[in-house]
Amino acid sequence: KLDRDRAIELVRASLKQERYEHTLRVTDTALELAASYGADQKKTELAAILHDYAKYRDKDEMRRWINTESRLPKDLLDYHHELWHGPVGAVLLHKEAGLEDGEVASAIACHTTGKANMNTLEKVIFLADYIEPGRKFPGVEEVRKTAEEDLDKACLQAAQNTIFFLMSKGQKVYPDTLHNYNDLLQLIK
Ligand code: DGI
Ligand code: FE
Ligand code: FE
Ligand code: FE
Repeated sequence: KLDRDRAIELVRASLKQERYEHTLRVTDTALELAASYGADQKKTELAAILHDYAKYRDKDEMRRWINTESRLPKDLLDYHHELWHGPVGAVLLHKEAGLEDGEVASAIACHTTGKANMNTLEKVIFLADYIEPGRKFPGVEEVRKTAEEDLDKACLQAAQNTIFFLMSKGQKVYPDTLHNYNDLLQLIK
């Protein structure tokens, strides 16, 4: 059974030390956000521990999964491979580790980009990954402050910062990243 302890074992075995430590900080941050904004503690804990499960999978292996697994959006292949570990991780956790909780799987799948109409669990994981205390993105301190008051506004700031960052590097922006931004903007106004 895939419980907290089993999840910890899985990521200890599949992640490098620094990524494992990031995972523990994301988990603490996510549990705080879940308590403030009313997400399920058990689901939050599991999603946070497992969110980067596929981070170090071989690029060609991930490409194969995207090509052959019907649940995975094919358009991922047109975008940076950094975007693949969330959606692929959610599928692999089902196949390799018996993850049966669709809400946990969904929060893992969209943790890098976000998407339109995120539920509270998805927002909590998306935001915790962005603001965990080891992160040093420009503007992250402001997002941390906002996160104490308004989950949607904090997610919007994180999405906006990411889009600014990608544009400044001349990188493509995945549609779900934009859908996340547009949706949160509408929600707040
Ligand atoms: O896996 P982590 O490092 O903990 O964090 P993550 O899964 O949020 O990945 C962060 C990276 O993903 C960061 O370098 C920005 C990038 N990213 C987020 N949205 C997009 C994106 N990269 C591209 N090319 N396009 C996006 O829409
Ligand atoms: Fe990630
Ligand atoms: Fe199943
Ligand atoms: Fe992460």
